[in-house]
Amino acid sequence: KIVGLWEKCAVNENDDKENFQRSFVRHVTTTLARSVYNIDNFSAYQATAHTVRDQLIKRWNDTQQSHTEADPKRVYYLSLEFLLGRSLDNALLNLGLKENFGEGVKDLGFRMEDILDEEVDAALGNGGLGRLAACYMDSLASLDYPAWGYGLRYTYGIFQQRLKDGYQVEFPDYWLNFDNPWELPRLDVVVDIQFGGSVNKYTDEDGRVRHVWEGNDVIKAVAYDVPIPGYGTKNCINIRLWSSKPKRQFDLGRFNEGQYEQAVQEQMQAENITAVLYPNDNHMVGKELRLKQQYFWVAASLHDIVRRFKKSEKPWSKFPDQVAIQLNDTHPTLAIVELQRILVDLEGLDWDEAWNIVTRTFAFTNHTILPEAMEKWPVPMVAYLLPRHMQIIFDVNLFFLQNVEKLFPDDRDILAKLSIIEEATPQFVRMAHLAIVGSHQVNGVAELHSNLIKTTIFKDFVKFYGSEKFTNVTNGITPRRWLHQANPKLGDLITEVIGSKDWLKDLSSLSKLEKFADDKEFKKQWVTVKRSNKVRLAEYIKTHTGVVVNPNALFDIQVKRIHEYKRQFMNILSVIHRYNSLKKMSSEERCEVVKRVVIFGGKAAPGYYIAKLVIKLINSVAEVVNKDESIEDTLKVVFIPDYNVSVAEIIIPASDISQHISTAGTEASGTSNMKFVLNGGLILGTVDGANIEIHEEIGDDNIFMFGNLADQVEDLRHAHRYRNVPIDPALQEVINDIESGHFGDSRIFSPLINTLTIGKDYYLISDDFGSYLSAQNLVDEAYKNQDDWTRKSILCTARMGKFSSDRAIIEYANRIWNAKPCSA
Ligand code: 26V
Repeated sequence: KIVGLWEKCAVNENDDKENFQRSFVRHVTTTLARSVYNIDNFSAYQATAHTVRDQLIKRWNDTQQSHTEADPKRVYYLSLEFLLGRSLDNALLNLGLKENFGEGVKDLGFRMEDILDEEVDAALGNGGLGRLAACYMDSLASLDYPAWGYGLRYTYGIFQQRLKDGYQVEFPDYWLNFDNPWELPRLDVVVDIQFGGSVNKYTDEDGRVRHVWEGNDVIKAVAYDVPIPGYGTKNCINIRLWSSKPKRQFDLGRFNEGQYEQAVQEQMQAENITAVLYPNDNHMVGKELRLKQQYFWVAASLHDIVRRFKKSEKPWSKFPDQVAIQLNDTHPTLAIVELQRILVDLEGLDWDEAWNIVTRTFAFTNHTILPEAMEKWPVPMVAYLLPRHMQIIFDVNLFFLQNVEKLFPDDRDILAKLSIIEEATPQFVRMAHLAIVGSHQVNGVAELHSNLIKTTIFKDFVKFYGSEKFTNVTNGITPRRWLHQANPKLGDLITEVIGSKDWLKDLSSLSKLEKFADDKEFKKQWVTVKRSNKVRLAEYIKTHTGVVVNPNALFDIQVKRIHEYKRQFMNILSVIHRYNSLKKMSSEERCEVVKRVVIFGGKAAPGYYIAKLVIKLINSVAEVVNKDESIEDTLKVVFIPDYNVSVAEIIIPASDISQHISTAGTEASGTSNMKFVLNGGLILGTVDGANIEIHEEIGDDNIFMFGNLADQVEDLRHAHRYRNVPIDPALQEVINDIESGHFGDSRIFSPLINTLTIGKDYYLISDDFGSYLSAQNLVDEAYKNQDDWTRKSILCTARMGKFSSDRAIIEYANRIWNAKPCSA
């Protein structure tokens, strides 16, 4: 009877206008307990969201039920970050409900745009790595893979950035302040996680030595599920986020003794674990709480994965045929050790049998080669928090090094280089080494990056394992969010001209646009769309910074985390150079120049002093330039505060040029470069990361590349260190200008200037400055020919098929996971 009722209710999907409206009103009056006479935009958002949520839950249930029945090989994506952004618009589009619901709310006196704007971002990530995880979940769902993500439900996501006197100030991101309709609390799915304590040995009835870890601190992990709907499929996958809760509410003993603060201390410490996302991007800080987060998350997730496997009653040897676990960077590396512990200590498998299962299960993605980002944990800290894991790591290392020694009997050096343990005082566990040894495949995220890891940081592993263990999967982005949702007008235009929506599921069909690159009528429409996106951004800039910008100017955008290797500093230095050139011109000469709006956005890690000074310099330059009437509106400089996923959705469709100008060899891939080009923006970039593959796809005529190559970097740095390399003269002029106090008290900026002079210019700004300025001039020249620019813009979009995250996920599934789609 129940099943019958359920099926009836599943059929009654509220996908027409009236059904939607009934559900909307029901949620206002019951879920929100509000009066129908008093519905503001936020309540309208909540009621709409809850209506969508009802549908998501149905799909989620059907999908999970069908996966349970089919029992296919499952894919688990372990990521400490999922930078999802907003969900309502995405769910409406993926479920195909946008039109009906849009009409529905309009009819009730609301505007869909206003409703969508009420949602706060789920910002559980720093930048590229976290957003990549979100794009991959969208593709996994859309391609019907039986996959789950596992992460942490941080109470506070990435901080909110505000500007005060041109400086970044951070505010907490309490995103759960109001209810979160996009999560399903599973208060019954609870895992006990232990820390500390000691390891006891005993001999079992077969005469084998067994280990028992008895922790002295137990914390509960509670599951919250986030449904991820696919596009054009009924499948809906899951991200399970863990939240930490105390094992007991308070210490009754202490409470009864009148020690009230101590009585709740334990509870507070437990809740600390998932309180906050670490706001560092590409920089390792060895905080104990971060290590606790990692183990807490990994242990809860593996418990869940193992429990699900055991339900099928298959033998352990089948585990790698049923389970693929992808490690998003080294953050979840302890999962390798945890699975070995489960198999050996709890399930009683032999060490070798267990290790064979472990290494066939895991694969590892590396996302950076910056030395300061490599995770390593002090052995004493690991030993204290996770005594049994530390023993297992030492054993894994011992057996691994024995094999290394067999292959290289006379090479002491290679043992030290490959060891999972760094021999320092104290010793450290090198997480990347552990991840490589415990995985069957290691991949980089763009061709250049994957080659670099084989020749630099992991080159000794290639000697030992051979190069087949190392592979490339070039990153991708989801066209659903980054074109369909962020740029609906362009999406509609594309659909109209190529006559179908196929591109949403097969991005390579964008190539059908090529033949319209010279079509006059089409070009006009293309320009109209770009222009309206620029107007939308100009309005946003006016509201959020007070600066008025001209939508006819060239919009030149650099938005990404602020980091020295990404060289926002070089960009603002070139802006100063441009400003000085404009000031030297006669007003007739100025009439000829291409007007530019240079737009920056991005957060600096709160402890990253130099990056924060870059933000200050940008704002100081903006202040001088924007109020200088003598240059008319040939140049404006804007720093958009609090760059995040939803702000990106407004910025990216509005670019003429975007800048991706990292020192060659430092940006593993970059993914915003793909988003900009997909939206018909051109790139000004270095020969780095995925820029190289974008260049290959779109051709020489449609991209502006400059600068030294990755294989020159080492020599250039060497020269800076040991020889007196003169600073580029144009750069020197700019430095002098800053030092003259033109942009405020120059003493503020001396630590920044010092990175170029006494800091030996580690990121080679001086070396690239000349070719950067030349490339900038080529951009100006090209922009003067608007007709040709439009052609370039169309060809850019047309040739971006490769960079869909669908392509990337299919590569992972076929080459790494050996997983097949399974539709409900
Ligand atoms: C590392 C650490 C170190 C410990 C503290 C917190 C923390 C947080 C994140 C990271 C990961 C840094 C690596 C990273 O984000 N890489 C970026 O990955 C993108 C997706 O593959 C890629 O497009 C970017 O080029 C790359 O910088």
